[in-house]
Amino acid sequence: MATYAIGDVQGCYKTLRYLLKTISFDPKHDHLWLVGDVINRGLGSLAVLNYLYDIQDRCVVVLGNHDLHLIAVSAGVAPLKKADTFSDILEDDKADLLCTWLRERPLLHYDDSLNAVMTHAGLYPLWDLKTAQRLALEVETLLRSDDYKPFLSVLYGNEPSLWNEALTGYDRARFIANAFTRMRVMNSNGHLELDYKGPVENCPDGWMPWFKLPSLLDQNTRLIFGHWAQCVLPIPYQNHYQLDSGCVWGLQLTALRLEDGKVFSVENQE
Ligand SMILES: [Mn+2]
Repeated sequence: MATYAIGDVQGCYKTLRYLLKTISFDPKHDHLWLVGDVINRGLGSLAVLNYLYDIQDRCVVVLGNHDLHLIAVSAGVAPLKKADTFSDILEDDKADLLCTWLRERPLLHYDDSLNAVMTHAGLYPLWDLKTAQRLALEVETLLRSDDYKPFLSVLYGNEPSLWNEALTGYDRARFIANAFTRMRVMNSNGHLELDYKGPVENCPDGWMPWFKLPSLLDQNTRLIFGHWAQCVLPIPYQNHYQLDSGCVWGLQLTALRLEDGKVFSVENQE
């Protein structure tokens, strides 16, 4: 029995199945963790979501920004964008079932026995694990409630850019969702800059990758995330495991076996 954490799939179904074959993934005995952004940009979004739904007892998916966008579009509160490639999901008979299942996925997953925490974009440095778990649960509860549509309709936006425990309502929820799913660079005070998507080495003056700030996470706890294909880090980098290796951009899809830390990468097969 093994547990594999997999980077951003983004609708690359053929590559996902090729990676699973390469690692001899057995859904009867093994588990998968996915860092989110399982759909969009690639051409197999429906196939990926159907597959994960079918093996849901064996997989943990944390929500990424593309996953939240699909949920918002399917709920009718956000427009489909030109670059979106998940119309196959929206037009499928199982659209409601699949999007509801996705909406009920967590923002953060922590496994004590594997000593690992997984989110889509990383861990906001001013939050320790307990705080991050509490805040993730706030937004997960909102997404699973009957009021999820009003929240999704105000989800989009970059403000507030700085965490403050005194934040309330949708501003609070938007910051939490942004920190878990869109974070890349910030300043030394913890202000998020959500528009920069370039290479990690070209951060604008005054901004740095979030993981350069002192973290409140126990340095012995592994932090697994993706989201930033242009952030190429050794695996691991300290206790960080950045698993987005740019599959949807023609590069690789990566899996990390949590039990022994072995890394597997395959070339894009789309
Ligand atoms: Mn992302």
